[in-house]
Amino acid sequence: MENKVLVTRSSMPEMEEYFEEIKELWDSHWLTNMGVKHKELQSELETYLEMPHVTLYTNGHLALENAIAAFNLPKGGEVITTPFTFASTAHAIVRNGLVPVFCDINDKDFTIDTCILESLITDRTVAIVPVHVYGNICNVDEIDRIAKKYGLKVIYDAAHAFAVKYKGVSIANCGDASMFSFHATKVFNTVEGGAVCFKNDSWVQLLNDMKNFGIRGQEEVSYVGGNAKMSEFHAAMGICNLRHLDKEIQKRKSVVERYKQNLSGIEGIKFCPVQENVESNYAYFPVVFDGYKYTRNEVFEMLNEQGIMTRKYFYPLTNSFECYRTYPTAGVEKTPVAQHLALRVLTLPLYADLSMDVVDTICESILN
Ligand code: T4K
Repeated sequence: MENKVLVTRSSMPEMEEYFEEIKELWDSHWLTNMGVKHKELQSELETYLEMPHVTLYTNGHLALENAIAAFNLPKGGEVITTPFTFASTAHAIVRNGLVPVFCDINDKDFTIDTCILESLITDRTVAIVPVHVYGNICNVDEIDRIAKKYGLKVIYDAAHAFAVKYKGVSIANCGDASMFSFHATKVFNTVEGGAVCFKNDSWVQLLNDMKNFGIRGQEEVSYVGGNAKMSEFHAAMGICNLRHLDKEIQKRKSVVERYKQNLSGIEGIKFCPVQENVESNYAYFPVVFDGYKYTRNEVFEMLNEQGIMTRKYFYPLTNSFECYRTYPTAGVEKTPVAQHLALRVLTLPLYADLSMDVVDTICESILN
C-alpha cells in the first residue's frame, strides 16, 4: 500500500465551512466560557439526542468523571463495570474514590454480561457503569430491571455510541445519565470533547458548577468545581460536523457492508451480529480471529507490514493494568470471556471516506 491506512481518520467539514463558522469569534474575541457556539451546539445536541439536557465538556473522560461525581456516591462504594473498554472507564470510577468491580462480557456484542451482573452485587454496590462498546448497545432493559431492584444508579459509558438508537429512541435516554465522547477518533467529533446527557433538571446547575469552578456570578462561587469547559472553537467544529453526520454514518455503513461481503463465511472469522431494534452508528469494525489459519497477532503484524494499521481494541483488559492489580476483582482469569476476546479481536480500518478498493485490498491481505 503506497500510503498508510490508519485505523480511523477524523471526519472534518470543508475548511471554508469551518472558517465561516468561526468568523464571528474574530469579531467578538469571545473564545470560551460557554459562549454562543457552545450554546448553539448544546441546543442542537439536545434536539439530535432527544434529551432535555446535554452538558458539553472538554473531553469524554471528564464528562464521565463528573457524571459519576454528580451522584455523590459514598466513598469506597463498589461500581460494577467491564474490563473490555478504554482505560478511561475504570479510571473515572477510581478517581471518584469508588471501587471498580469487573464483570465479564457476553461473546455476542462484547457488552456487560447481564446474567453475571446480579451475582456481583453486594451491600457495598452503589452503581453500574456499563459500556456500549464499539457502539453495540448493552442489554439496557435487563440493566434497568436490575438497577431498579437493587436501587443502583446507572451511568452509561456511551463514548462509542453517539447517534445510536434503540427501538427508535436515542440511546442517550437509557439509565440515569450517559456520557458521549467527541474525540477526533469518534463518529461525531469536536476535535476533543464530550457530553453528559441526563433528565434530572437539578443537574444542570450541578454539572455547570463542576465544569466551571462552581462560579455562578462575578462575586459568587458556590461549589468546589474544576475546569472542563468546551471552547468555542471546539463547539464550532461540532456544529459543522453535526450537519454532515447522517451522511458520514451512511458511508461508514457501506464500508462495513463491504467488509462483511468480503469476509463472511470464512472459517475462524467472526463479527458481532447485527443487534435487533438497533440503528447502528458503525463506529468500529471488530473482527474476531478464532480458529482462523492465522492468529490475531499474525494478522495484525502482516497488515502492519503492508501499511495497514489495525488496533487491538481492547487488549490488554483494564483489569490487568498495573494500577488495578490490588483490587479484589482484578485479574483477567475472573473475566474469561473478555480475556478470550481481547486476545482474538482486531478492529479493522473504518472511516467514512475509506474507499471500497482499500477495503477489498485489506480483505485480500487477510484472506491470502
Ligand atoms: N470511554 C471509552 C469506552 C472510550 O473509548 C474513550 C475514549 C473514553 C471513555 C474517553 O473519551 P475521551 O476523553 O477520549 O473523549 C483513542 C482515543 O484517544 C480515545 O478517545 C478513544 N476512547 C480510544 C478508544 O481511542 P488511541 O490512543 O487509540 O488513539 P490514537 O491517537 O492512537 O488514534 C487512533 C487513530 O485515529 C490514529 O491512528 C489515526 C486516527 N486519528 C487520531 C487522532 C488523534 C485521527 O484521524 N485524527 C486524530 O486527531 O485512543
